[in-house]
Amino acid sequence: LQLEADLHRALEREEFELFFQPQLNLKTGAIVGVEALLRWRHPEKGLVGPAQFIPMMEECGMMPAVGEWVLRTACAKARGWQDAGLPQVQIAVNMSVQQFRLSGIVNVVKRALQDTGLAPEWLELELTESLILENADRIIQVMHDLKALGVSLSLDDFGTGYSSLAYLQRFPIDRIKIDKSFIRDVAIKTESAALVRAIVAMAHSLGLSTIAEGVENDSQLGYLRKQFCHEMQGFLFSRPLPENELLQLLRDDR
Ligand code: G
Ligand code: G
Ligand code: MN
Ligand code: NA
Repeated sequence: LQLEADLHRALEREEFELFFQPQLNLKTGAIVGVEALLRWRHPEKGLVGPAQFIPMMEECGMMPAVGEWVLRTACAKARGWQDAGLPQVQIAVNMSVQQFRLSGIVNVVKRALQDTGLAPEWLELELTESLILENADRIIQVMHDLKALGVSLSLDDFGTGYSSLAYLQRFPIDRIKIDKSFIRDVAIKTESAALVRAIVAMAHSLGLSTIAEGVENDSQLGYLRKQFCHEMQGFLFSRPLPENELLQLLRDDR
């Protein structure tokens, strides 16, 4: 398959790169984190987004290798920004289910931190609900082992899967990322508003931090502030950016 062959070559030729989307504290407005998002700088097609190639990488078993590249690169970047004296931000890395299921995943994370010198409190791993629905006991153990390294764990796209908030109590998760499908209508549909209000309230009562994804306008932001949601990420503040543009934002934020 052409795409598969191209993807293998892309890893060898270092055609993958990371973009970064800022995450803001809603009280202070400061940039407190960034999410690393994978891009493919294709020699002919230009910049390709993950929707075009992650499904194929999952299928051909490449995700663990590419995921490890993402993890190590993200940690190295974050450490480099700290060394350059920029305001410190946590870096969030998306973990695929395949990658998380690897028996050696805890060591992969541990080595990425050791080799790059990034202190674990600056790394967050984003997991998905599909992950916590399978083989719960083993997954919970792996999560505890990762927490023991000092990294934090978040649950991505929250609300799109089947897990209830109460169920989350069993998992050592630090925060939830409220899916953008709920945020989209939060200022115009009472149902979305009620859902987001309930998610934020229950998350906080369980001791979980909250971040809203896909915030695109001020009325959404206003609603989230009113509910005391902790953080936001979305086009209203910034799209995912190449490293040089992110660094400019961080410098201006200082
Ligand atoms: O950046 P964009 O909004 O196009 O990302 C689309 C999807 O691809 C998102 O759901 C995101 O979680 C996923 N994605 C982006 N980068 C990575 C990555 O490094 N690893 C995994 N597993 N998924 C990623
Ligand atoms: O991992 P996750 O599925 O959360 O990836 C984030 C995705 O959401 C990326 O593809 C990113 O480009 C996209 N995204 C980030 N902010 C916004 C936004 O404000 N609106 C929309 N529609 N998409 C966004
Ligand atoms: Mn994500
Ligand atoms: Na998401």
